[in-house]
Amino acid sequence: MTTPPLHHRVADAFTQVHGGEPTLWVRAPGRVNLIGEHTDYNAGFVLPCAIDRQTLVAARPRSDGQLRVVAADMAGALDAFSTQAPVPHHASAPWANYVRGVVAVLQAELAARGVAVQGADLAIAGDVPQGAGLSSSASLEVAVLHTLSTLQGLGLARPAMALLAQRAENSFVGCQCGIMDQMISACGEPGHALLIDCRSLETRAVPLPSGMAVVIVHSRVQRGLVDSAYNERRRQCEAAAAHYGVPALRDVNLAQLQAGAAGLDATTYRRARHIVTENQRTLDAAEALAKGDLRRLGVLMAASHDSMRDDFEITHPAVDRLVAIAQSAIGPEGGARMTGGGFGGCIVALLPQARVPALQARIAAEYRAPGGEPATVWVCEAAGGVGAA
Ligand code: GAF
Repeated sequence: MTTPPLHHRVADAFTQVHGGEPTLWVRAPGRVNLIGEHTDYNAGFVLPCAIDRQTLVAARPRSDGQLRVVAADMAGALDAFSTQAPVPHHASAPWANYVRGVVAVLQAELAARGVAVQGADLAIAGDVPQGAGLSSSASLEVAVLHTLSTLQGLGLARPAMALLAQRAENSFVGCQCGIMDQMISACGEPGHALLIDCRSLETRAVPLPSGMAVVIVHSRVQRGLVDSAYNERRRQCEAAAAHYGVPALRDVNLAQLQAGAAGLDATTYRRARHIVTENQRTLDAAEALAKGDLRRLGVLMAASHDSMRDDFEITHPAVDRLVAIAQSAIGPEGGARMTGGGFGGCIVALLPQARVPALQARIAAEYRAPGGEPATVWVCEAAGGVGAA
């Protein structure tokens, strides 16, 4: 049986569960990060683009303060709770806690203004691959936040929505992520990557050169130990920043890193070196992309991958093989690297569209995951951030 198109799944679920028609449609995209990995929680720079895979929400306001949500992708699972009382965690449905977390942070935000969160009927589905590191959860949070904000006429600015969505993830869901995923889902621009300063939240849209393809390849290595290893990297970065006497590793350059290395253990030093060099590579990559200098971009993406493999130690041997195959298939005009939190998951490749078939053929012929599975390839377009659908 084939899955009906996204819009139909959401519309059907809405009508079956809530009856009648929605009054608002909202979409929020997933993302792929071109370069700048683990730099966001070090107050540094990232260069992601939003992708044409999204979470879609159909909504209608309610006057009784109830939020009733149907998840069309979860066999029509239903969640219902009051928006006017403290929001408890859902004991058994992880998806529901992203929605509940958004309501909880919105309650706290609006309490300062003496305003309550209004109720709504929602139907939700998405086509961002789940568990692949492409930010399906950030897109869900941002989509729900924008929906509630729009229904209630709150007029939240995009970076403010990103911060609230991150707070939902940090304080309610319990994942200590940085701000990148929520920022790009909120602020992405069609046809562009976004250079984000994760300290100031200033952004600069960098056009992708015409004729370039953004290709995401899933290694089919499931991301293991993501939370514990991610949090360990965070702690190591914080320890290194404390050693250098700065608020975040963003505030250290390579010369300072080298000059102050005494007293820092070798592992923490390498973690810090990844962040310091990755911040510079990200700024350089934004320049290279803006100039259409695909050779330079390819060199920087390769250096980023090597640094993630050797200094930050977040790649996987199968992902390293996949990146090597992609780099050799792409040639000098463009590049490839692991993307996202790491420990499995996806690689990203930027290359001339004309070379995509050759890349796909090489991956199909030469790559298998440790379990024997072939890679999954998605050819994507850089999409816009959250908005009306
Ligand atoms: C995950 C996190 F959610 C992001 O905040 C970021 O740290 C990323 O890993 C690594 O760059 O996607």
